[in-house]
Amino acid sequence: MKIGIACYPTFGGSGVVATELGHELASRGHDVHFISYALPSRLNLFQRGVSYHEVAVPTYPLFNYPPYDLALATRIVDVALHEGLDVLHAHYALPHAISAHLAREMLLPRRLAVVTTLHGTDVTIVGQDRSYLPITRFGIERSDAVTAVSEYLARVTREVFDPVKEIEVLPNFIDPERWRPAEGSRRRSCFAKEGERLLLHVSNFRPVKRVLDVVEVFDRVRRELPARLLMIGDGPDRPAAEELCRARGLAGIVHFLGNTPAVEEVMPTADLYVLTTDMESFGLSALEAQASGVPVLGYRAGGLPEVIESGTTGFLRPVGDVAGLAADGVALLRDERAYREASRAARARAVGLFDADTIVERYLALYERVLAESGG
Ligand code: GMT
Repeated sequence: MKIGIACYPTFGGSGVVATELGHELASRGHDVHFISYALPSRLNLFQRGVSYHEVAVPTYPLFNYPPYDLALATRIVDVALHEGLDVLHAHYALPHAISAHLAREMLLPRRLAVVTTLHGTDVTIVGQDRSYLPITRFGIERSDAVTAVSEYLARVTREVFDPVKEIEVLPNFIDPERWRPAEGSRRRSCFAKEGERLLLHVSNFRPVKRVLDVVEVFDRVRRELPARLLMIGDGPDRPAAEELCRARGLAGIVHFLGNTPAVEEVMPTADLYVLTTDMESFGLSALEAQASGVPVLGYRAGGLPEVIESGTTGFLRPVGDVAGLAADGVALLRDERAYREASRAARARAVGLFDADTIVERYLALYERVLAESGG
């Protein structure tokens, strides 16, 4: 198949999932064409079957707001015609599903199937804003198929948009070879001294991530055990998190690494992963942690309970319960046997339920179905 993927190129989860899916599809012999305004952060252009088509957005004095959606639609048409796309997979509803629909109309009578994957705030925040709700609903209804990354997100989508279109759940996935427990602690010594526990958080530091809660959890843990915290990523709440660390005297044991590439090399060096988002549709990084054998501390919110089995692969607490999460973490770190079992269970759950092979086959079956339905 020839598959176009329209996505955000940034470090966020929707772009990461789109990129990983593209790589998996290409490795199965499909031609995959990424369409975005910049090179997706995890995209490997050296893989056979993967190409990238940049969307340029020319400005004009009248354009106070350069129309990216229109430039994207035009680029999708161009790629569809010249590369012979069968399917366009839009990741994150706005503007990708709308631009895809527009492109499909422009291409008629040539057929282009459109699949949209909803990732999270495209439904829970952006999509619910009155300014965007009708157009998000339109994008959903006009797609040939719509998927959501968790049962939770599918349920919210049905509640908010009451769509006629069926919302299918295709969860996020991991490559168990890439995300795996570390053998030996060679890299770990770069981040923590002998005898210190290592906690890790990765995100785009948006308010929804509640990164100050990560620091609060860590602050309580380190009062009980020697520990360090790695904070990977960047975003609006990073300065506040750094300031809190300085105010608490944690600056020497909390390390902000910024947008570090190859997170899969850092992840397995951690003892615990902390994700205190108050609404996470799925929590891809929590899945990556579990696949790396790292138990997760998080809030019982959104789709996280579908990813983490509280008491087995980590611990979930009500939003804001930093003391509870810290207590769970300390208890686990103090009990070597329980820790080993949680680490093993985390890996087993990630590989058993979210293995790339299974989920990518389901995406392929979906593409084939929409193509068959549309006579393609
Ligand atoms: O929806 C967002 O906030 C953006 C999106 C992204 O691009 O970072 O994140 C969402 O998609 C990820 C991949 O499917 C999920 O793992 C994240 O849970 C989800 N983020 C939220 O729901 C806050």
